[in-house]
Amino acid sequence: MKKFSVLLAVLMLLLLTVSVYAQGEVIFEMADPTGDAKGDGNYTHPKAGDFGDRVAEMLDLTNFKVTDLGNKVEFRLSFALEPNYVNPWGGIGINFHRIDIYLVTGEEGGKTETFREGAFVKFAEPWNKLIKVLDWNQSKIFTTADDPADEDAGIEVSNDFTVKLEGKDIVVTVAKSIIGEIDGSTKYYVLVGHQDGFGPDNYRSVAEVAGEWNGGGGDDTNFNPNVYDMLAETADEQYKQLGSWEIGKLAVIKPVGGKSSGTSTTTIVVTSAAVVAAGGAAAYFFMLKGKKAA
Ligand SMILES: [Ca+2]
Ligand SMILES: [Ca+2]
Ligand SMILES: [Ca+2]
Repeated sequence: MKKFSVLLAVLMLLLLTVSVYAQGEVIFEMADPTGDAKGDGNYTHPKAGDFGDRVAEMLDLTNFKVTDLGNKVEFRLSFALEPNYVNPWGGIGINFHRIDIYLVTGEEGGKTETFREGAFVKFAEPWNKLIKVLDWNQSKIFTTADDPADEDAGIEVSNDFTVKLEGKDIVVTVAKSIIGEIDGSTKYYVLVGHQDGFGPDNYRSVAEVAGEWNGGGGDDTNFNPNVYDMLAETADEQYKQLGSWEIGKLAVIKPVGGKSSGTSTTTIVVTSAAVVAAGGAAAYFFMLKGKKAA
């Protein structure tokens, strides 16, 4: 009877470990303040009726989570309101969102300029890989080795690179064969702008005064960022960074992450594995004992 209960306990722990693995290991997670989808604090949204009256919430990033799914990595971006709350032009339901996830892996050959001109920011630390997200399955993945002038550069959406809508989340899943291994040392720049198929790098421009099809509160030059929300600890930190431009000089923004924190799931897996190992040893011991007694 004792043998049986020990084996049962081992099996249950094994199941627990397997289910934790199935959910994936959270590599990085960070909340973003709500109500800050206004660039440097003063940006206003384009005025055309197509955008509805809650686009500031639709573009308001609230959380960013990176999960290791075994042979894939999931990037989950949550918003204050469903990204397809208003969605006049079909597509996959993210008509207004233009998102860039730049990864800082520390590899050789990183760049501090954006892949193509459009967001109009510069990076404090060089990036290595870019997940460019927009609607109509036009999302792509680039590395610094890609040629920005080549229209066909980058990896297109496929079974190994998907962009989907789940409630208030935009979920990007990429095979590790494409994106590589991502760990706690990876840093991120997450930029959210308005999408414009004809805009620079598909960003919608932010000018001094908002119009039907352009945002306001910026400048008529291409030196102010076309970024409305950015993953940062506080709204003020974002406003300060996105506001750090002047004519002739782009705003410089800082990455987040890279502290190897937020991996509590790892601890559970490791602990479970250790308990399973100990349980297995105990079960083996009991079985040996049983044999001797027989
Ligand atoms: Ca936000
Ligand atoms: Ca501008
Ligand atoms: Ca923000």
